[in-house]
Amino acid sequence: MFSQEKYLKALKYAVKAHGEQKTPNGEPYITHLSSVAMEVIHACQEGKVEDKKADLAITVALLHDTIEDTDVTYDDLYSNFGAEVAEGVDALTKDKTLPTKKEQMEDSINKLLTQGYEIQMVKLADRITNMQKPPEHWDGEKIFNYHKEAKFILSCLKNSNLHLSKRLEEKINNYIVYIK
Ligand SMILES: [Mn+2]
Repeated sequence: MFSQEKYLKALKYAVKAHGEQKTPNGEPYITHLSSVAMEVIHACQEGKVEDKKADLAITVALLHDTIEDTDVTYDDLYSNFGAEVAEGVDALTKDKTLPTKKEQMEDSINKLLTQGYEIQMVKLADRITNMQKPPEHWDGEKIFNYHKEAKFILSCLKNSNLHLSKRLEEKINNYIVYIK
């Protein structure tokens, strides 16, 4: 059984950190975070992930965008949630000092490959959640690159969880309809 206490601690922390931030569809940001957490929870059950690792994966899912998109730092996460959570979220964070999106993604994947499967899973869950109808303002090139990037993420992290790999593969196949 997962820890409700840990779930609520991470949920409340993430809600506070993201504040008024919205998803690209204009919904409160927690909509994205709780959707990623839902994918992770289901995958932990399907994959029979042990409770301690599942709690870590779920906590990291709820906090995965804090360093990248809010004022929260690695040190803040370290002092509130410990080293494993801080390291996990850091691995899921793009290094914006790198010049291109491609390099930022590759750097994050390399960091993720040094982490346990329970952390790598969160990246698959994040992309599953994001593989929806592209926003109106995206051009054909951006949509093509997003699809290509999703295939790259799957190829690198597919061993982390069979259920999520299948889910993402389906999403990637369905996304083809948006490529012009
Ligand atoms: Mn995300």
